[in-house]
Amino acid sequence: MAGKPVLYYFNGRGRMEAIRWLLAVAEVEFDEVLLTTREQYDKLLSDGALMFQQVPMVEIDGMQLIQTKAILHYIAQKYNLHGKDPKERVMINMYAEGAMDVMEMIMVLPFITDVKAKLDNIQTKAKERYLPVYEKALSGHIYLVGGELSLADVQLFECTLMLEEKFTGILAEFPNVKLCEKVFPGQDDADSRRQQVSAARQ
Ligand SMILES: N[C@@H](CCC(=O)N[C@@H](CS)C(=O)NCC(=O)O)C(=O)O
Repeated sequence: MAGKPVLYYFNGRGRMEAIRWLLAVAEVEFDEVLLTTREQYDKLLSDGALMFQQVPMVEIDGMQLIQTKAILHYIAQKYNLHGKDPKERVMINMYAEGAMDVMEMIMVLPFITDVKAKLDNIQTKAKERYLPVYEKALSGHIYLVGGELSLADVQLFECTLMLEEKFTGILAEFPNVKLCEKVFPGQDDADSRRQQVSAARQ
């Protein structure tokens, strides 16, 4: 039997967090190598493990996978979280990408100067552009696509956690989206994770 996947990333949520969540939802145990020194990173580079000299990198099934979305799609497909056919898959990817767009806006906050203006912009876009889409899609449904849990739900869930950290109560106007948090597996874990969040872990 293949060993556990090994996740290589910095000591932060960043681009790896969606992968961690997806594996957790798929009930796949994994190990992590948190890169804290330049030497660790250089070693991966000299070993040829990082195709584009970037992380996240995930060792799984005898491969060294890079590029967040490629990794997410591989895991989603492998664990039946990527729809039953191409039409479901493309819808899953569309919803997942929308959530990723919001998360990427939040992820870059530590690297910009006018944080207040950007936060206002993110909040407006979340409330007017993104959350209404998910609210409508989840009207009368527990899951976004095909009546089954998928990558789209996992990424929306992570996105709601990130939004609530920045904008307390933002989901009040979006009860269906809020409900998706409740039905999500591992909610206890989510609560404890939420409490652990610090500004250093963007
Ligand atoms: N498109 C890539 C982007 C990866 C990326 O930008 N990784 C950053 C860390 S979050 C990195 O390794 N930066 C180092 C570099 O580019 O030299 C993905 O989604 O995996």
